[in-house]
Amino acid sequence: MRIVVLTGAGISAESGLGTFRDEGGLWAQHRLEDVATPEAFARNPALVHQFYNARRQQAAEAQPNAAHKALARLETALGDSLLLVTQNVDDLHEQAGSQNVLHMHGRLSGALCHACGHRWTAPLEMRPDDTCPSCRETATRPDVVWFGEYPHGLDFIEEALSSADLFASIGTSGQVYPAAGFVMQAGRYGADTVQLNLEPSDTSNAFNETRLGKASEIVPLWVDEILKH
Ligand code: BV8
Repeated sequence: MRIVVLTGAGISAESGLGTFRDEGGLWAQHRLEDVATPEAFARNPALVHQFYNARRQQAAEAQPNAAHKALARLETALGDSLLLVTQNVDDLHEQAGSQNVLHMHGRLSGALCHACGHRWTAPLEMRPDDTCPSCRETATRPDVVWFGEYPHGLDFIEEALSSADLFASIGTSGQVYPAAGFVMQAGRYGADTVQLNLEPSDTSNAFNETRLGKASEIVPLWVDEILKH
């Protein structure tokens, strides 16, 4: 059984990390145009670093929940028949034991030099006048994918979707592309598709099945069912 799982901010909600679009979510406190685009960073790097420093601090204090742990169990059982793709930039999947996680929107723990392309582990606090450890330019940024930037691993994900028996989407509102389009691709390739979310998403009608509830409750039950096959 080949499975592709896509996770979004909803899987980390019960670990205390803000989602984007729930009331009080991250975007409610900031307009995404002001903190999650290359233009925003060029305009006000201090504000953008502040936004990511706060999230890096929050993520450092968060613990994985039963949903993250269930997906780690699924990886132990399925090995490379499972591809876990996350839109999340936190490392809760890794902390729960998942070893092969594709962060299509990058990672809070990563820093990138936009002058020379060097990547290194981000300090907890990043500032506009930090210099790149490799080329010494003051050109450091969070290694995350902003709006208008190309997500990572799209060819690899498409390849996995084309040979998947099952596509499962967990904790995402289905509003951000190309991630939100994976369910349509999977369906076209003949995979079964299931959505596990707190509430219906923008792409609910594209799924064969939707299970509503909290990830920490419905994801372990779903994994147990899969492992019984
Ligand atoms: C791209 C990383 C070119 C940084 C993020 C017009 C103009 C320009 C672009 C576009 C356009 N129209 C569409 C686009 C593309 C654009 C886009 O989709 N915009 C949207 C707003 C319309 N996308 C892009 O720009 C992407 N790049 O297109 O490049 C290209 C062209 C062709 C082919 C390929 C590429 C880049 C998008 C990546 C942006 N970076 N984040 C950071 O984290 O700060 S996006 C950000 O939102 C997150 O990464 C996350 O992935 C994403 C989606 O959020 P969700 O994870 O879904 O979270 P959300 O809060 O929305 O939903 C949470 C869900 O969980 C809810 O449904 C809730 O009910 C549920 N939930 C809550 N609690 C629980 C729960 N479920 C279970 N249990 C619970 N306890």
